[in-house]
Formats: sequence, structure tokens, C-alpha cells
Amino acid sequence: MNIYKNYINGEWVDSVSGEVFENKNPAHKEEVIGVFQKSVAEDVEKGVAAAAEAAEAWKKTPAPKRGEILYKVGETLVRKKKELARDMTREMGKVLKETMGDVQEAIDMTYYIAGEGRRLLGETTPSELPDKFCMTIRIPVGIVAAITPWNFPMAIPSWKLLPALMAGNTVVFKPATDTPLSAVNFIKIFEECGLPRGVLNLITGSGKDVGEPLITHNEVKLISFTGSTEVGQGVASLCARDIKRYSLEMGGKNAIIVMDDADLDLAVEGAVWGAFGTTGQRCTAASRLVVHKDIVKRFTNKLISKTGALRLGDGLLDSTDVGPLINENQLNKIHEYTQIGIDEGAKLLTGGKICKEGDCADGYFYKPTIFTDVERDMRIAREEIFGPTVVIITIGSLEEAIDVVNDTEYGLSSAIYTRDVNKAFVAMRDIYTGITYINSSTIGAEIHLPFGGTKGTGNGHREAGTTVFDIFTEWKSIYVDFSGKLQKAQIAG
Ligand code: UN1
Repeated sequence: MNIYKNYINGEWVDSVSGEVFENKNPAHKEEVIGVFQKSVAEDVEKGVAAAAEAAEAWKKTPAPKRGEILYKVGETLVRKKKELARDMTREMGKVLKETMGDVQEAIDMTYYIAGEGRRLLGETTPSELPDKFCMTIRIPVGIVAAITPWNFPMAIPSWKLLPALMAGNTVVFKPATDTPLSAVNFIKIFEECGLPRGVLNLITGSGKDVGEPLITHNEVKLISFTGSTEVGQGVASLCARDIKRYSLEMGGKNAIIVMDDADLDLAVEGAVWGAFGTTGQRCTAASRLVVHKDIVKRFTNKLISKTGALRLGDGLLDSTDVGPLINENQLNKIHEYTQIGIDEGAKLLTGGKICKEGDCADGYFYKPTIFTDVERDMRIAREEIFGPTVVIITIGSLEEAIDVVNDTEYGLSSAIYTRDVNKAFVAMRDIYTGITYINSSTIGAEIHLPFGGTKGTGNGHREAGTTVFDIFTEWKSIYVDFSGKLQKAQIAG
């Protein structure tokens, strides 16, 4: 049995609790992948102390030098991509092609952010006074807590750890309890690439025992969180109490509009990928299909037949299209939503069942599920399900479609399939989400563009892109007066 440890101050250590938890394969629920430290507040204390001790030297390391370490991390990720992806598929289920994509997203982020070491741009601007110079620079925030979900076990940590480190912060990282192995694998690479000790610390364990003490620790200055809206609200209220910085990336109820002039085969392909890719467990997943009444029948038939062809199974097998759900709780929750949909009067077209046959016998598999006759106010049309369930809502015009898309408390991703450039531009302008795709699905954001959403999806921040540094740095305005006399802004003479 592999026993994995916490990484604190450059050493792999046991939790002071002396307890561990098991990490199991959701495709084969008896298969234990390893045991991990069930950490507690005292471990957090040690992690934060290490991060505090390392802070000064790391902050003063020139940013291009910090970048050089990150480039090495990128190269190592490239070299180990396949084995990292295999470990990830084993611990969280998504198919190998997708876990390879997850590692690739981390590679892209690593190279992108490493390059920022030679930019981290501020601005210069004229002063209103003679012989005076004005500029802005970015300064680190301090100790950052990164709290990440299980659906992108390496990509999402990369969105947080890399910019946090590049900006000169030190970090304590708490990964989801369902995916600690990918976190350990990631940290080992930083270690191998020469990141100084204490700069990045890993503590595994639950939200209650590790997350909470981390969030409320008075030396931790910023919480970067991705996960459910419910937990995010808890993070926000803990941070509000201490007036602490926090960035939240939370739920979605993303929609694809399919207009009557759309390339239907392309739209169906995009819908299947958006709804059932990653078994629907993406915050960008397409969970509402908003389809024009004139083509809804043809679209639905094509969708059912493509969905029926999806093969469920262990994500390590080439033959698998859709892997398991992450755990039993999620399986039950998704099945409950099927019942909710039926009770609300929606029509179940396909799926709606736990799958136990063949390759699915000992995992948490759920049949890709499609509902039609769905009204926008039904719970299945409003709540984030986070599984392979998609609903079809019929509309009669673009205006109605946009109104339906916007009629949600979330605002992450959206898409429209149309061949009419005018309609595409209206959608780009009027859909109120952080991301909009034209003739492509709701998933697949690239790391050099801002990522995040409006309304209940977040709290106004954007990860990735250049905007990520607005999370992980403070702005400082600097005035240099070289006149040799006291000059008073705003005051004549
Ligand atoms: C998420 O589901 O939390 O755009 C992130 C995408 C991926 C990231 C998804 N690049 O679907």
C-alpha cells in the first residue's frame, strides 16, 4: 500500500493526527490507490509557518528567476504527461484522453505564466506636477491558500499555484479529498525542479479539518477557491469576517443555443461533448440545450442516437467514451435529479439509470441522460447537476433563447450554433456570461484568456489570462518627485 504524506517546508511528513484516509478508484470502487494524510489544524499551522518563513526570500527572488523554475516544471510535466494522466484517470475516472488534456492545460499554464516572469507589467503615466514621475507596480499579496476541486486535479491547481508563485507569494495548497494523488504528483515536480523549501506546501484532508483553519488563519492573506457554490459561500463569509481577499470560481448552468439555421450535426456533436464529456462534471458543462422549435425534432433524434453510441467504462480503456462519476454521493445526487425531473413533468428521453452492467459493474456509472419538454423554471433547468444530465428547452426566436440562457443564477459559459453572423453578434453582446462560444461547445477554455463567470458563478475575478494577476497581486502606485522641492498635488502654488 502506498502511503502519501504532506509536503511542508520541503519535507514529506506525516500529519500530527496520525490518521490517514483512503483514495479509491471510482471505476473499481474496491481498488485503493493509496492512503493520504488526514490532516488537522496543527498541520495547517506548520504549513503556514513554513510559507511565512520562505516568503521574504521568495519575494525578493527576481521574477525571471522564479519563471525559470516554472519552465522546468513545464518541461517535467511534458515528460511525465502520460503517467500523470494515468494516475489521474485512476483516481477520478475521466477518460485518458481527457486526463492527458488536463495535464496539458497545466503545461500550457506553466509556460504561459513562466513567461510572465519577464513581464508582470505595471504602467507609467505622467504626473500633473513638473519633475515628478508616476508608475504602478504589482506586489505580492502574501501567503495564499489554494483550495481546489476534483474534476480538474492538475489543471485547476495550475491556475492557482503558478500565478501565485510567479507573483512572489508563498502557498499552502489543499486539494480535494477525492484527488490527492494528482496533487502529490504535481508537488513532487516542483520539488524536483528546485522550488525553495517552504514556498509551496501541500496539506491533504477535509474542508472542515484543513480548509477552515487555513481560511481563518490570520497569516493567510488570500483564499483562491474553486468548487461548489455552497462551499464558496462558506469561504466568503469566513473571509468577510476577517476582511480577507478571496477569489471564488463556482457553479454553472451553461446553455447551448441551437438556432434553426445551425449546422445540426456540428451542434449535436458539440452538445454531446459539452453535456457528457468529463461525465458532465465540469463547471463549464452544457446542461441546457436551448433549441429552435423548427429543428428541435431533428436535433433531438440525432442527439439521442449519438448519445446512445457512447460507451461507458474504465477511463483507462481506449474503448471508453464516458467514465464514472467521482463517488457514491454524486451518483445518488444525480439519480435524485432524474426523479426530480420526472416528478416535475419533464420527459425522460434516454438514460436516467445507474449503470451496473459489464464494465460498469463495480464503479459509479450513470447513463447519459436527456430530458425534453423542460420548462425554464423546473429545478432540472435551474440547478447545477454536475453529472451527465442535459435538458432540452424549446424556443421560437433568438430573443427568447437569450432570455432563457440568461434566466439563471449562474453565468459561466454559453454557446450558440448559427450560420447567421448577425445572430452570433447579438448573442455575443446580450448573453451575460464570462465566456461565450460561437459554433463550438461550452467547454474547452484556453488558458491565456480570462476564465470565470458573472452572477453566482464567482465574485468578479477572472483566473487565467493576464487578469489572473489581479487576484494574486496588490497594485501599488509610486510617485517619484525629482524636483528637489515640496510640490503639492491639487494645490496651486
Ligand atoms: C472546470 O470545469 O472547473 O473550459 C474547468 C473547460 C476547461 C476547464 C474547466 N478548460 O472546460
